[in-house]
Amino acid sequence: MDPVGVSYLPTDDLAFRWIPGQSPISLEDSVKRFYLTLGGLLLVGAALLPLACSYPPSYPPNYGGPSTNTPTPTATVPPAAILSAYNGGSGFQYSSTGTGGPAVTSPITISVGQSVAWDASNSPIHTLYIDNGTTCFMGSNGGLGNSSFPVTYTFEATGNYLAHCGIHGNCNAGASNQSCPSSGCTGMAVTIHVQ
Ligand SMILES: [Cu+2]
Repeated sequence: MDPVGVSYLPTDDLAFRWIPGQSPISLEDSVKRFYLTLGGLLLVGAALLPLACSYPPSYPPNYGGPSTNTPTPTATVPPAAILSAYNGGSGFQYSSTGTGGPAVTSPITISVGQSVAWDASNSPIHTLYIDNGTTCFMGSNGGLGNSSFPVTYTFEATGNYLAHCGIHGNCNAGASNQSCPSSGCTGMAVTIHVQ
């Protein structure tokens, strides 16, 4: 008996690992238990690892996670030509080089699917008509043409198209600038050849 009453202190490895309410185990069993527990925890961790890596869940697809299908911005195809209202002193014409001219030379040749734009310098008086000789695509026969600029028109079929101004087109010998389809325009007009 220890004189200071600490005789319960362990004197061997069995007592050293004694926990009240449990049976004492040997040092060897204790080590085994430690490694078994450690191994078990590692197995559980390994099993949970894929879950952690796949969080957030893959369903619904990419919900809340990094997007793998980033939308591709629609490519903006510039017009094949941009036509301005140009007044060279002898009346208005279209120019493809800005309001300073010179007047554009017909025809403008573009490919199917390309577009031509009329910029804001056409606003609002140079009302626009576009036809292919038989069908009017912008404006209407005897009615007002488009008066909102800038405006872009995409040509979806091959052919020759006429674009003209409802005031300065000088079409049909100046008799009817607001005709659509039109012909014989010698003023503010341009032929667009779509190939
Ligand atoms: Cu005009």
